[in-house]
Amino acid sequence: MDRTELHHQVRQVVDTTPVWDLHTHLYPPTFGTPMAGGGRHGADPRGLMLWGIDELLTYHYLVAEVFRVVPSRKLPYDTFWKMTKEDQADHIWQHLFVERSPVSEACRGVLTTLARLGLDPSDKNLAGYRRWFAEQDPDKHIDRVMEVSGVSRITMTNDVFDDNERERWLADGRVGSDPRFAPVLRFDPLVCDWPTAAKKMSAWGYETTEEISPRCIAEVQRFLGDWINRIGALYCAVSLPPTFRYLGPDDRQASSVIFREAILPALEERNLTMALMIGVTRGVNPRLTLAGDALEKADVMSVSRLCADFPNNRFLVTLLSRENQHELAVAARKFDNLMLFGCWWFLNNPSLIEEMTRMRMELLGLSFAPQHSDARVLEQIVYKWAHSREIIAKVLADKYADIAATGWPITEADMRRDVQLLLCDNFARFVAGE
Ligand code: HDL
Ligand code: ZN
Repeated sequence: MDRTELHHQVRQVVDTTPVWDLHTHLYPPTFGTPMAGGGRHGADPRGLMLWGIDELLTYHYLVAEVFRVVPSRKLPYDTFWKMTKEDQADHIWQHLFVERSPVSEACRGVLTTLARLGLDPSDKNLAGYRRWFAEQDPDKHIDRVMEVSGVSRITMTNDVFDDNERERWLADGRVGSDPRFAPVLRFDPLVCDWPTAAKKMSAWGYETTEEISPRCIAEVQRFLGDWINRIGALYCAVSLPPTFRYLGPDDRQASSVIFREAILPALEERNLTMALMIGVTRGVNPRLTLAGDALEKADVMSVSRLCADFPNNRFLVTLLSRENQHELAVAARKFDNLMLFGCWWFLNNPSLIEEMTRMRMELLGLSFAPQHSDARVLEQIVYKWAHSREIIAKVLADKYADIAATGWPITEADMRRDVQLLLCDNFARFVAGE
């Protein structure tokens, strides 16, 4: 089989293998949706299920980009934030799509999504797109979008310290029972802002105090157990700053004590995986709100120490800095309880996805999870997976070509087996503890 044929066949296999999207911020309509669409769900302004063209255009990636071309000295941040969602979308459409070519990955993504949903980007007709989305029933639209994206399951991010999210679970424990969505318990403040977390848990009826006593540890474990059970968590997750350090068994930092004495024993007891997402420096420009976060290099040795000190725990890890990626891949070679995943956030761009996937495949073979979408708006899984599949297929085909050149045979069955590992089974088996 010549190289072109090989690339074509690998691309076909990658494009048709369903993916379990292992980290997103997506929700089913049971969590409420600000745009009712044609369905039975009324509009809920604080709804968590974001979908439709105006949410796509006001994705915080595009907010950051539009302030680069219409700076806050011309359009003050507060003025922008006071605009309606539609007016914000009109502003972004005008300045990032109409008045200049939409070549950034986030802009291109909107076009890929429109095209693959059967709309015509060359129309450039925002009103027409709005009419189409408004006719969709959110529930049926989820099925359609998952089918177009080739996504078999969507993993959520359920932030127990977010009042809007927590109150919805307390109001109806079945809110997360949609089989298309897998719940994940997210609890950043527990590790990143212990005093605040202790106060909040105390107000929720747990005997937690800023002073970390054995009783307090037991109560944190009770809190985790209550919420893991309430939502049916597939795994637990935290996002950590670049300053995060785990220095070993004698480390008395609150974050390390809470990890060592509360979180990791609770997860080990329940055979649950801990996802660590490290490197975000929150709010470097707070006036951009969600779009105001940046990144710095993280300490990979802290990840290695956690993997070494807690051999019965499993760690699903992604780092935000490009400069950390080689160290993380080498750490994954040292610890079989470390599964690295995704090209996270500012790394989710074609040039970096290719660089990272090549390096990971050369160091780890097929024993990693190459991508997650991190989608916040439902239809983003269309473009995030379309763009990543193309790159994953290209890299894999090159690696097959390299071994085929030695005389090693590659069959379509081999390809399907390998791609199933990359897009689903590596993650599914790791979180199951297989
Ligand atoms: O903390 C996270 O899970 C990050 O993915 C943030 O949600 C970030 O705002 C994001 O959406 N990245 O894509
Ligand atoms: Zn995320």
